[in-house]
Amino acid sequence: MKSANSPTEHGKLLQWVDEMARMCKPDSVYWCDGSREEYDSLMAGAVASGSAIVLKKRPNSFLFRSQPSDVARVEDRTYISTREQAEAGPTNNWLETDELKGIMRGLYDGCMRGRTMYVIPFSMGPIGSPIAKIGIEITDSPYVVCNMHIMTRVGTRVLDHLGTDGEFIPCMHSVGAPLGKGEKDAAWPCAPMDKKYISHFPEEDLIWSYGSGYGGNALLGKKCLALRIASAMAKREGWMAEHMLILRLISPEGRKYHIAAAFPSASGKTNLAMIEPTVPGWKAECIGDDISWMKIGPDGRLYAINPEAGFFGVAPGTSYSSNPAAMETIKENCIYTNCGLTDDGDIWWEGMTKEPPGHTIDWQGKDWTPDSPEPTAHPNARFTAPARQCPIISPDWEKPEGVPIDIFIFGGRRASTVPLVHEAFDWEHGVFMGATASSETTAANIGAIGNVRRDPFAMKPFCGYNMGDYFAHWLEMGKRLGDKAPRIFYTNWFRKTDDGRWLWPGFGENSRVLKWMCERIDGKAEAQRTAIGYMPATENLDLEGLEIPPDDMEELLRVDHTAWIEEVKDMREHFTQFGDRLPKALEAQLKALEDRLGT
Ligand code: O2Y
Ligand code: MN
Repeated sequence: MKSANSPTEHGKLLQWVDEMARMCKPDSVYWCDGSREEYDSLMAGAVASGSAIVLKKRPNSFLFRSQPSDVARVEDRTYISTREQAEAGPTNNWLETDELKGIMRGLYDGCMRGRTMYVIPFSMGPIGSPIAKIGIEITDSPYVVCNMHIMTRVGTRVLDHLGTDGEFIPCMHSVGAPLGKGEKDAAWPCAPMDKKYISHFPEEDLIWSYGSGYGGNALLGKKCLALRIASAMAKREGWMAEHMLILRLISPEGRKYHIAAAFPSASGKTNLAMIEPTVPGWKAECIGDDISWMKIGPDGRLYAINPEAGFFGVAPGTSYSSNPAAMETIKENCIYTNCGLTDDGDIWWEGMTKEPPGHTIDWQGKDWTPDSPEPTAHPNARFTAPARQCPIISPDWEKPEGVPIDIFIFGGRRASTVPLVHEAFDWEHGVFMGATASSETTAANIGAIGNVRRDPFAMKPFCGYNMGDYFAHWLEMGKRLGDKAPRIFYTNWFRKTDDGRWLWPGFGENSRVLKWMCERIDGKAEAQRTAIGYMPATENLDLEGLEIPPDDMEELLRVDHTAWIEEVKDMREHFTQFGDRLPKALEAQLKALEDRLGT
């Protein structure tokens, strides 16, 4: 086997790469340097082989189409593997470590025949930040290498920082499609569904992924490292790895507020992260759209970094009216996956413009017109875009020490029951809100769309250990933060009337609710104490210039006791699964809520 370059003297790293190469048997090994030339040459190869299409309308941008069986994260094939099942807990798929490694070694054996094995050194977070971590991804997918170039900081400067004995998280990936001699490659190589394994070994900070080339299954820095493995490390090391966007809001007086918000997948996180406030004089800056790593700083406050360097955003629905900043971000230097292709060499997806193009080639490579029964873009089609291109990216988005968080928001998509906003009475109550958060499912996870599921802290698919212990970690962090802890709120932008009309306009108008939160933490805004938390009355929100019928506002800010009594029954059921790992404080919170509702 040929090794083109080996630019490190890190013994443990060289040994691991050698071991993986012997198992996977690639034709060659290539160490990524993170350079523009490297990116260009891999993209040129992808175009030549037919797996990428050059987009004439967007400089340096490319379209990829995946296999229909490989279009999203696969939660059924995602494992948290520990020695004891109790350590993975009831919300994770579990296989015993030796058993899973045995299965996967069998699959990895010879899986890179006919391919190049790429070694990608990457940093999650600004290189050298006290909150950042280094990972090394091995992959046989040039698509993954190019996406990692955008989503993380890649290359030689990471190896330089690692030195000869620095710590790294090994992330092993293969598309699981070895090539025979002379065999033509597929445009999107991957393995059948029952051979896909997205495996995490949190007891040894190790990731093994096999069979999928898509998104969170393959770009291992994102969900696998920055959430599943990092959440387990954070618990051990006393910090937090959360599924949260990070946003800076600036008042007309110039006061800066930092908000970290957790919403389930595909619930408009990227839109909120890039909000253009409609409240006069208020401005927003984006720091991150998906993941937040937070540590207690020297002043006792909680500091957050965005560990990523790009956005892997849901394309359908993104438009100049829903998210103008995202539209500006994705003008060039982007990778598009599973979008429609217009006749003039641009991409298009449902909701991008009011008028659809007359003809496109759809995400499966077939002719499409507005009369076609299926959408041209897959509902989970994505753009991969450099964060630095966002017109409202914060000048402090790469600050190594992070930004101090003032406000946490939890939320989800609920057509009924959950009001527009409520505030926790205190930290423990806020943790209870996070632990019982719920949402209706969307296309980002394979499965039925539209079911309500409890998604605690929006971390159900991403918590790398027993979620009962994760709740306990949140309670513990609150004790350590004391009166410097962020205040906790819960929002639901997605209320509908019985006949399906949206009650709240959402998007930039959400700034009205954010403004109320900022005023609450400054002791300037009124709130009413209700059974479920503190809530604004209509007159406590700045609704100037917004035409919402008073009845709609009343409905948005109403606590429907009958519906909440049903809600708490479901919360109790949800808590049962954690058995004796459920912290007593959360059991007490549930009882207190039942008492307040008079059940
Ligand atoms: O479908 C995928 O593989 C991507 S899922 C994803 C991507 C970006 C941000 N968040 C998510 C998510 O599922 O939460
Ligand atoms: Mn996400």
